[in-house]
Amino acid sequence: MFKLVSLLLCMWIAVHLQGSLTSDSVSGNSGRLDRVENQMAVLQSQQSGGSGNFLNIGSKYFYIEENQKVNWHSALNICTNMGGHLADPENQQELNSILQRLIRGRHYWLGISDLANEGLFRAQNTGRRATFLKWVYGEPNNYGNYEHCVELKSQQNRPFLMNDAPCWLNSYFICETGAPNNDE
Ligand code: 2F8
Ligand code: CA
Repeated sequence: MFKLVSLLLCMWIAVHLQGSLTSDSVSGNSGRLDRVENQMAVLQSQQSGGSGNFLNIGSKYFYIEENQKVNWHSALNICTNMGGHLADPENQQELNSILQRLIRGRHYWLGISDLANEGLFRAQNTGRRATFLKWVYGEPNNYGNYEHCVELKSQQNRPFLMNDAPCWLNSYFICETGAPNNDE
C-alpha cells in the first residue's frame, strides 16, 4: 500500500514538474525531473515485485533492460529489487553471450565502479577488485574527473567494450543473478 501511494505521489510530482517547465528553469527542473523519473523507475520495479525476465545465458541468468534509461544508482536498486545485482561479467565467454543480445549504439550500466577508490574498479556485488575488465582503447580515463561507473558501449559498429562514465547519466543496464525467480 505504501509503495502504491509513493508511486502515485511520484507520478503526480513528475506530471507537475513537466507542466511547470519554463525556459528560465529548464536546466534546474530537468535535473529534478531526471531524479523523479529515476525514483519512479525504482518504485515501478518494486511494484512489479520484481524478478523480471531473467534469461539463462551460460551458467548464469541475465536481465537486459531495453525500455528505460536510469542512472547507475537507480540501476543498482532496480536489479536488487529484481532479486539480482547489476551485472559484472567474469570472463570473455560470459561477456560474449551477453553482447549478442545488446543493441548497438546503446550504453548499458554494469555493476563495476571506482567510487570507493579512484582507479580501483570493484564489482559492486562483492566489493572485490573486478578481475575481468575489457576497456575501449584509452579507457578508463576519468574524463572530466567525474567518471566512476562502468558501462558497456559500442561506437561506430565496433564491438561492445567498457568505458568509465558519469554515474548520473541515464543508460540502459544489465542485471545478473545466479538463481532467478521468474514466476511473478
Ligand atoms: O573520448 C572518450 C570519452 O568520450 C566521452 O567524453 C567526451 C565519454 N563520456 C561519456 O560517454 C559521457 C567518456 O567517458 C570517454 O572517455
Ligand atoms: Ca571514460
